[in-house]
Amino acid sequence: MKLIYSPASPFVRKVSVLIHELDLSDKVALAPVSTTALNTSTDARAANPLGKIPALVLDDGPTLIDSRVICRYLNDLVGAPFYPADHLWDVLTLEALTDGIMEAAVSMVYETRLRPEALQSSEWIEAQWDKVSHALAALETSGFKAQTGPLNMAQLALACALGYLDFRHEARNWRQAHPRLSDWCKGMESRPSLRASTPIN
Ligand SMILES: N[C@@H](CCC(=O)N[C@@H](CS)C(=O)NCC(=O)O)C(=O)O
Repeated sequence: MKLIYSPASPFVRKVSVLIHELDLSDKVALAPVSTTALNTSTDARAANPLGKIPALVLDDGPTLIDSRVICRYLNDLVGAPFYPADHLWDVLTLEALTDGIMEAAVSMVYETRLRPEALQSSEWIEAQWDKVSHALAALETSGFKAQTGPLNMAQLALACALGYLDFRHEARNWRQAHPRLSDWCKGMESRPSLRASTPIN
């Protein structure tokens, strides 16, 4: 298998963390790309018409796109327990929430990095952060079942989303107002899979 990836992407990190957790590193070749919405890599476009990463090119099948699809595929490939049948909807809901945090946080970065300064909208950036803030507040008050219990994909994804906030939005200091979530995140960050995939530019 070949993973089209960039080490800065939180969506890619979900997949990298799962590959590590499942001990699949030997079976997945890494193909780095540099891609943005305004400058799409040809390799990313060849793998995914949307030009987005991650994409997983299978040896004997179609190319899989979208971190949620890829993670579920890898989990099922080895019969792992990270999408447990008895808590599937809780896990998928929390994973969807964490992907939403990533989407809002990534689009804030695109707004400031990709758009000419005169066209940037601080109101729009704050609206994106507002989504993140509401999600963090809900997580801090333990509103999501899948956050606790045996390790699942949503917990890994949440650690990746929070790590991205540290990486790209450090000045927002999300940890200060969310001490319980911050402690939870610190516990996750000690996992070798997360330590091995700390985002870099
Ligand atoms: N829903 C997708 C989102 C993937 C995504 O937005 N990836 C970003 C990198 S963080 C990307 O490829 N951006 C390039 C673009 O928007 O064209 C997933 O979960 O994989």
